[in-house]
Amino acid sequence: MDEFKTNLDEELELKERQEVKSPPLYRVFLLNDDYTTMDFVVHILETVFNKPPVEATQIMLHVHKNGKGLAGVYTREIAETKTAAVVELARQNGFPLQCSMEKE
Ligand code: TYC
Repeated sequence: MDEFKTNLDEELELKERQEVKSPPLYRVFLLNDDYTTMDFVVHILETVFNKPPVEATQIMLHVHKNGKGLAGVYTREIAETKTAAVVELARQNGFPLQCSMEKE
């Protein structure tokens, strides 16, 4: 180990200290079921996940056909809030719609 720090060593240390770490991201998925209406799922994608109507319909149909589909990617707190909002809105409307999150 060298006795003296070089300018480069110091610059690298400063950069490390200043580096902005991006928070972990979570994928939020909608799950298919036989009872939730297609209209309600599209409404959820438009209102909770801010999807434009055409994209909301495409995602809903993907979930309907494949069992699961990506609604959005968010930091943990936002993903948790949206997941809880989906379940609450679904239960208020008598639907069993399920939502899950997975760390990226
Ligand atoms: N499979 C439902 C139906 O036929 C529609 C649906 C789509 C339900 C997506 C949930 O996440 C879902 N009415």
